[in-house]
Amino acid sequence: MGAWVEDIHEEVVDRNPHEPEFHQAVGEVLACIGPVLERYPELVRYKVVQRLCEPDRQIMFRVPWQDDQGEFQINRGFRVEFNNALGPYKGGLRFHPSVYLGIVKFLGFEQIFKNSLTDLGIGGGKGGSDFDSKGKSEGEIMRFCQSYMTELYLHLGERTDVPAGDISVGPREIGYLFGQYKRITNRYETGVITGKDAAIGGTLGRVEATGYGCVYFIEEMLGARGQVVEGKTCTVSGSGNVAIYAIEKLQELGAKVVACSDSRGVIHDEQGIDVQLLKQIKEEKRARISEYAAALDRAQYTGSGNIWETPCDLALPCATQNELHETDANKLAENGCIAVAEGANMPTTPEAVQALGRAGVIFAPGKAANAGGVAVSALEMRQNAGREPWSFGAVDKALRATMKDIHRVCHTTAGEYGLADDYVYGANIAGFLKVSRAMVSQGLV
Ligand code: NDP
Ligand code: 2IT
Repeated sequence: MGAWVEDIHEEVVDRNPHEPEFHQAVGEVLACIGPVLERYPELVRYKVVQRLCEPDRQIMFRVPWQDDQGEFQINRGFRVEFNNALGPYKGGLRFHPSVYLGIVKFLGFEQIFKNSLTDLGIGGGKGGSDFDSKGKSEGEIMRFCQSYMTELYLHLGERTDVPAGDISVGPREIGYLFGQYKRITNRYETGVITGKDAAIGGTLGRVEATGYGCVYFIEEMLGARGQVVEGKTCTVSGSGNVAIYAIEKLQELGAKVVACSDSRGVIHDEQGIDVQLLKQIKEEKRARISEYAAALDRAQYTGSGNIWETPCDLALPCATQNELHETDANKLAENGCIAVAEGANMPTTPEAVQALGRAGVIFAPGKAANAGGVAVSALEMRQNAGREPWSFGAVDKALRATMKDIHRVCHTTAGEYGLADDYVYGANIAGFLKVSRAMVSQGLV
């Protein structure tokens, strides 16, 4: 079966040239599912794997907008509707200059298995643009979002495709996107996008969900080994939505987060990151992390630092793909780190994942550990469909239960395949099995 899987990977690389992140995401799943295909040979006959690797639909479009100087600007927009065997396409929108088709495909592919693990009836998709939000005015961001939605709305629907946020897309952008959708379609269709502000049908707890969920997953992981989060020293890369709420929950549970970062540098704060200050800088002022050290004497900012050199018990990469390399993994292990949990999507390179495994560091892959965000998005869809908002407590309780379930499913599935303790196998196999069964039952589509 190994050679068969390798052939498929080669075919994916040939059919999708110059998309290394997509090849990597596919490779990670393929490396895990050999034993499943041996157990269920009908999946081979139904060409489930080949069908999973070919998106249902890939949409690319021009996004024209006008900047504050009146100059015309052109960006490229994407939406990859990857697989809807389990429900409407669901996944975020990323605005970042590094976005191209290969990034959107890797994210969309990951999303299939992540969404499958949530067990909430959502398919996989992802979108975005190479638009750079940095330094743009409020008006520019709004005009960009409106132009982006002027094309994207053609492909959306609460039962068709439901986007949300990702890098540089939060409640502000989601609000502008929703407003334009409503204006063009004349439909107040709240279920068409998630991550909305509560005033326009968003759920309470979505902003916190990915970071909190990741920490709930860590609690389960440590709990299964007779350990607790309390008293642990942590490092969290990034300082955006996922990072902020991972830090908040870690500290609420009695851990201390001594470092966080952005694309320019690292903050060290031995007494533990002041989350209120971090929120003020990142959410209210939309400023850079260097301002944290400027505002707080006890903290240090290093422009060229590498956060993974900071000794810690728990490391949470929460910024972007391929940000934690093999040398970083070795350094973390050498410094006594016991667990790494991915808040971001695919932040750990395959070589680093292997190095962590060799060193006995517990590793939680993003498709399991960061599934809390999309899970709460699915709860937002449920609230929108029922026109019935939930309390923060109810959402948080459901998130906690979902993360516990995902942990249990990953853990037991890995065990069933003789790979106990390997969450990468557990997550990929469990996610793959559910979506495969749904595909087989729907025939050749
Ligand atoms: P934000 O835009 O809120 O924050 C992103 C953070 O990552 C910033 O600190 C940013 O620094 C840093 N970053 C972004 N791109 C790069 C890069 N190329 N190199 C170095 N640092 C970078 O995004 P989120 O917190 O929402 O997303 C973070 C990660 O979590 C992403 O991988 C995303 O796909 C994943 N994720 C997000 C979910 C969500 O609900 N938001 C759900 C599940 C996963 P700077 O400001 O300097 O660019
Ligand atoms: O990567 C992700 O899971 C997200 N960016 C969230 C997707 C969603 O639909 O909430």
